[in-house]
Amino acid sequence: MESISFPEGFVWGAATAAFQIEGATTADGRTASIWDTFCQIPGAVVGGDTGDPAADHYYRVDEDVQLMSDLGLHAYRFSTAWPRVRPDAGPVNQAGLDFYSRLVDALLEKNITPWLTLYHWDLPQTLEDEGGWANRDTAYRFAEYAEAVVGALGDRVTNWTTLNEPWCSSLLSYAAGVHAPGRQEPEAAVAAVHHLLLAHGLATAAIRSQLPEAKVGITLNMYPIIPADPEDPADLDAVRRLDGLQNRIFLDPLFKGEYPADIVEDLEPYGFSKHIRENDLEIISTPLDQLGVNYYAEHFVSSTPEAEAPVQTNGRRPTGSPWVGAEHVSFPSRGLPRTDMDWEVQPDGLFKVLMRVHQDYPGIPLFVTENGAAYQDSVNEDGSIDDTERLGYIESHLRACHAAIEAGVDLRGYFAWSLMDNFEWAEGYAKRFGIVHVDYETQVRTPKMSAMWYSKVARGNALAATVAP
Ligand code: IFM
Repeated sequence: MESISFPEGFVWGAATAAFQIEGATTADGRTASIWDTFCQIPGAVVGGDTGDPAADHYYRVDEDVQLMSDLGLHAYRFSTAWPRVRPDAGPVNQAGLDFYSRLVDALLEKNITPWLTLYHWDLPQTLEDEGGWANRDTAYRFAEYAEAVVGALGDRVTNWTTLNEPWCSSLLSYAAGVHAPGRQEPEAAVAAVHHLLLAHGLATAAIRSQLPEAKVGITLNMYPIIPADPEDPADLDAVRRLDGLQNRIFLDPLFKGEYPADIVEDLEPYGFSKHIRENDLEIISTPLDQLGVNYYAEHFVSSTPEAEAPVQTNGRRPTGSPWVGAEHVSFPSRGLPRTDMDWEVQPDGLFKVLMRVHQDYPGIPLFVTENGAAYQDSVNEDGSIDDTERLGYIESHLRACHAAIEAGVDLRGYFAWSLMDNFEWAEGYAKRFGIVHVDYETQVRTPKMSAMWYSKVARGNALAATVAP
């Protein structure tokens, strides 16, 4: 493979999220989020893992920022925790804001650009008790929370992301019940889709009213949807439905000011359109400065349901499907290599999603705000970790980014997921995505081989030539 250089000013970063790394879930006035509650449900999270102490980042901010600086990162994407900033969704908690203020100062001192996400899934439990994202009121509470964070950090933070992956916080959380709050109610899930988008629009306005020069965006997890049989009309319809639920239901209202008509029709039995009020789409489609793309894999889909396999729950609670109205769709194997998450490795899919946004929703600058892979790392006797698979995964996806740039995509940066090993939601701590290893017994951080390599890439703004094995 030949060496390649990225455009001048390309942003090289790494990403994390509050609940996945902070720990300290009851410190300094923080109250429970839906994830704290969810972790208590037997079988909800592998191993009964919880968000405490996670990677203990709350107490190790300085060490972690030093680590980023040693790696030569340009930017750090993190999220603020709503239940720290407005515990119980009530009055502002200065101690919570102070934590993020210290983090931002430490980053700026090391010339690392803070890249702040307001919502990475930790809804205050109190709001869930009032209906959560199925309740329209939550969108207005989110705008108030955004206002508080902008008020405290807007003098130092320019890049703002409202939501991370609203697909997960709606369909995966309220229909499939795989994520907190663990509800399996398709009607609530489709309401959550709309209310999250409304929350995004209201928060965008709240950010801009205090900070007109802010760069505001949203992050979506996008997937190319590939039919198992491109000649089979039923498979093509499965593709249409899944593309609608995964990609278009978010992209169209954000960038075209309307929901895709076919999906509105598919979701009518679940009462989707009754949640859409006058002016909502205008609020949702407020022009953005940038779009975050999270990419991990493609969805290879068949319209034929999988044969009933004997149920082996291994102690996991039963969960449903996020594909409201298309629950019959299955995901057959096509023999591609897979990561420890059992996700296909398909770098070309990243090229496809970037090209798709470029062509169908033109004019919006893009950042890959997450990309990376979980693999089982083993620590060598000397403490080093040769995570060649992760390194290869990231390298192949960076080559896909470069190909997209060459094809005319306005891609301006890449954030590796994740800076460090962390709480991988329903999978607990067993799945490791970090380029930095965390020993959960001692909380010692060790950069893996991928981190050292990524550091060179960031410093050189280029990928060196590689010799194919
Ligand atoms: O860990 C998550 C992250 O919080 C959101 N995007 C996908 C990652 C891997 O599952």
